[in-house]
Amino acid sequence: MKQNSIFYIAIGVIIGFSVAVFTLMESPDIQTTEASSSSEDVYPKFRNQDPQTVSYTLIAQDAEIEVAPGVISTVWTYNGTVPGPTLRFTEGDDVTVKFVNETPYAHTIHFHGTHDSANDGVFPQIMPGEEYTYNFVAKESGLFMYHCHAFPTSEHVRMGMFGGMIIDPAIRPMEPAREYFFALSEFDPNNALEYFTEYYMINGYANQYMDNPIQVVKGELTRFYVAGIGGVLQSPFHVHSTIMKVWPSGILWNEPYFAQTHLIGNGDTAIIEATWDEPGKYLFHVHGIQEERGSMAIIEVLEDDSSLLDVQTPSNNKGSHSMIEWQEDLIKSLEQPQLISYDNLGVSAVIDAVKVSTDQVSIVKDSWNPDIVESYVPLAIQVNLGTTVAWTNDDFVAHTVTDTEYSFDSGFIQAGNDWSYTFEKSGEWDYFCTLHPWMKGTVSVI
Ligand SMILES: [Cu+2]
Repeated sequence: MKQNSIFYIAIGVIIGFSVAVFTLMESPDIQTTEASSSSEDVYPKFRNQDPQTVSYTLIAQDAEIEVAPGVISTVWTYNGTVPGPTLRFTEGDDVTVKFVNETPYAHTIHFHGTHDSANDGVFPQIMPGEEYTYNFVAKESGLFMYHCHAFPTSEHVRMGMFGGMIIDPAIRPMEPAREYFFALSEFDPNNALEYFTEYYMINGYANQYMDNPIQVVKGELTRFYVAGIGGVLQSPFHVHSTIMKVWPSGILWNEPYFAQTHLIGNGDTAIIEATWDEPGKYLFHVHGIQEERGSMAIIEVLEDDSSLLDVQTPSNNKGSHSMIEWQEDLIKSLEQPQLISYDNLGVSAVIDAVKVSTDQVSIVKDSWNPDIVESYVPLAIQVNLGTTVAWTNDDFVAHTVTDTEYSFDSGFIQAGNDWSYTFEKSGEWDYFCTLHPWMKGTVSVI
């Protein structure tokens, strides 16, 4: 109880401080100062004269894919591949993403960049069989990532639920270039939460550009959109035989700088430009142990673009050529996804367990793991009317105790904490964890 009070006081202080800061930020004086800054060096914010309405559908689907030659793994995907589709629109566009969860676990889409809570992809968690529509106006131009933010988030990201979002500038377009997208991720076929993983891939399939080099043209500007999905290791991104111009954090308001290797943190991105003057084969890779575990790649510099005309597509950046469709086709042809479908998603399993007379329930260690059948122990209890039942979280991640009809909801019970509820009505109360909806329990009140 005392811990709770301190917690609420701390939250109160934080909210108070946030409101104060927010009020300051909203101050018209400060806004005027920002808006009147006419320096040519300030990247123009949000002045799309012709905003478009853009819609996507992303479906959470489990799939068996090939992740390296001969290695088949079960992964969690958006639309069947790892990474998910690259979304692309322009600063100021009104973007709608319909999300459908066709898997047995809760998932979400968390977008990096600016938006409100309902579109942040944390609250609510999207349950098996459910749909949710995200909507936001693209506020910043650059490269942002999206990924699942169900819990434990590292597991959902490691399992394959991530992708890139290119937001092109409304004015001041980028120089014409040939464009590629790379997601740098970690994967272990045996344990999604392994600290050091067996593979460190570029775009979901180990070493895919060794046999299928990316192709650029000598003297022509090349642009890489690079997302550091990561997990444990950071991604020092390195190209051979030239230096790179880098927009740090993939945000086009930043000043670019020049680099031989650019460190991309987990959850961060970079936009990188480079040119090769001499035809030939060159390497690019994550600099470190990752290069021996799936992230080595070849750039083939061609004399001219004649062999690329069939595979390049027009880019949103005027005069640029996008190779991203070619990349997505390559990913599909290598991964060969076999989608896994499930019956009766979201239908509660009938709990057929012996009822135990107790007012204490443990949320057991590792109960976040869907393979644990009994997450709430005992999973069926019987109490008399008016009894206060206490749930203790003995796991190491947060859980909830939520009535399937929402008459009670614990909110997040952090690891080691407990929560109690007094039953004032008789009946059968089925409950579950909103973060891990496969966790189910029941209380019979007599
Ligand atoms: Cu997920």
